[in-house]
Order: sequence, then C-alpha cells, then structure tokens
Amino acid sequence: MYRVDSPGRVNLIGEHTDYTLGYVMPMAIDLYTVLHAQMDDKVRVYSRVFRDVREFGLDSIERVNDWSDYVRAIFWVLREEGHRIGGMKGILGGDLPIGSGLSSSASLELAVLAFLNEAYGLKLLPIEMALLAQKAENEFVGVPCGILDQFTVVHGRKDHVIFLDTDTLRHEYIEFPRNVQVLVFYTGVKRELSSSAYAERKRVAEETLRLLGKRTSKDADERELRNLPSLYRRFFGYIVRENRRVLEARDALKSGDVNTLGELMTDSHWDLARNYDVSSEELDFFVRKAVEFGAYGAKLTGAGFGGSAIALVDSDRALDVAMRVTEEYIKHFNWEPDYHLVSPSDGVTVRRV
Ligand code: GAF
Repeated sequence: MYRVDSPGRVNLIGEHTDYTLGYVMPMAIDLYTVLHAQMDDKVRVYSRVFRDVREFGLDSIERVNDWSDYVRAIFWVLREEGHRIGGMKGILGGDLPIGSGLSSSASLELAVLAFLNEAYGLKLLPIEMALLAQKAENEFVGVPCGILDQFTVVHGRKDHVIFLDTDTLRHEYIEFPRNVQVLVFYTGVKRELSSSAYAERKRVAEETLRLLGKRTSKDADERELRNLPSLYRRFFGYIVRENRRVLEARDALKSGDVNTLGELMTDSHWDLARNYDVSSEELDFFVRKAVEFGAYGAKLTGAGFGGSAIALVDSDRALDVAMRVTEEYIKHFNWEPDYHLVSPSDGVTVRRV
C-alpha cells in the first residue's frame, strides 16, 4: 500500500497573472490531502470528508458533478494521453480544508496522480504531473485555471517560497524568513472558481494581449494600455503592476526585507480589490485588521471572490494577531472564521507503508 501526502498552497504574491504567463510567488503549505491507496481493477475511493464511497470503471469516464470528479479527471487525462494504467482503491483524508481557496482540488488531483505514477511506474517528471493535472482541471473539470496551483503542489519545498515564471516555467527557490509565519484566514464564503467571474477575467486578459499584439503580460507596459477600452485598461493595468510587484517581492525576500515584502502584498490586495474586482467585504476586513494589528502585510490568496486571505506575521505576534482579528471578525460578521498558521512545505510525496 502507498501513502501520499499532497499539500495545499498559498500564493504570497502574483495573483491572476498566470493565465497571461506572468510571474507568481507561491509556497506549498503544511496542510495536506492524505491518500492511502493500492492498485485494483476498477476505481473505488472513500472520502473521509464527504463520508462517501464512489466507484467507477475505466471504460468511459464522465463527470458526475461531485468531489469524485477530481479523481475521475486524473484517470481521464492519463488515458487521454495514452498511459496504460489500471484502477485503484483508496481512502482520502487529511487536514487541508476543502473549498477554502487553498487549492484543495489541485492537491487531491495530484495525490491521485502521484500514486498512479508510482504504482504503475509511469515515470512522469514533476513538471509533467503538474501539466497533466492542469489539463485535467481545464478539460475535464471545466475550470480554465493557469498553472499556479498544480505547479506549487508538485514543486513545493520545505522552508522555501517558489518564484515562478509561468511562461518559461523556470523557477527559483528562495528561503522563507525564519521567524515569520503565514496566517491563513478562511472567510467562510465559498468560492466557485469555475464561476463566470474567473473565466471572464481570463477572457478579458487574453483579448487584451491580442489587442496589444503581445504573447505574455511580462512584455507589456502600462503606457501601452492608454488606447484600450477602460475596463480592459483597468484590469490589465493591475496585471502589469502585479508582475512588477512579484519581481520586487522576490528581491525583497532574497535580501531578507520582510517589511517591503509585506507592503507589496498589501498593495497587491488593494489593487486586486479596486482594479481587478475580485475581493469581498470579508477579505478586505481581514486585510485591514491584520495590518492594523501588526502583520507585515496581508492579501487575499488565490482567485478571490471569497475564499481565504493570508497575512505575513512575526512568529511571536502570530497568535495575538490571529486572536484579535478573529474577535473583530466575529463582532462584525457574526461568524467565526477558520484560521491556520502555516509554513512552507515540500511538494507531493509518495511512500510505501
Ligand atoms: C486560482 C487558479 F487556479 C490559478 O491558476 C490562479 O489563476 C489563481 O486563481 C489566481 O492567482 O487559484
């Protein structure tokens, strides 16, 4: 039998840049999807979260619109790409919250893929696994996401942040400062990534690239946006500035300048909120309060539209910030938000047990 530990992720900065092949700076986090599995003829999986067993054969794999679609997606993509695999039986559990904007879907997909890669000796490279999982998400699940989540779940490294150019896929590991932690706050607002809002942002961004005659957002300059329709100018202006902030954040992190990194994260949040229209009252509240109570910086993480926010905090102050923000959040929204203190983790691992 095998055990797979597949992490979630947070993105420190570089939001909504990956689908224009820009820069991102994420880290895998120490909250995991855990899969225990072995080979079988068909597929039979139990989810401890949903308390539910799902079973299917490999002949024709179709969507059924529940959690098992992420498992089906991986079998579908492997067969689509001509890999010879059998089935599996497995139990899914772990402590990564589902549907909170921490990449639980990529984490689940890559748990299944990493198991199949090992058990059936597919010899897929990490980058091939990330690209296959992205294809599964795009074409089977129907979410038009970029490579951010899948890349991070596979390539995470303990104590390090990843700087990634999503165009060339060249990446660099930067050590995460020792006495700093990431506080993750789930707002309690479910986020539908496949909802039209994400797809609409992507459509506008691609259309803008076409109008500008550019291949990636890295090649664009804010001055060139002047003649675009105003919504296109506003949305793409955000993306161009965000790419620049990621480069500055990388330099700040390399020189151990946590203050600047924090400021860039907070700038990113307000730019996302004001010019990319993907924040919410709850996310804004969290960011404002976290900074007020002493975080270096804070922002929404992932697609936004609800989901989770992160704050960069001194380890010594982390509990204070978490407590005070929670207290204020409950007072204001009459809802107890979920929080986690996380650190950078390794990417997906598989071992025999
Ligand atoms: C989601 C998507 F899946 C990523 O590809 C990325 O676009 C992110 O939203 C926004 O930065 O997590």
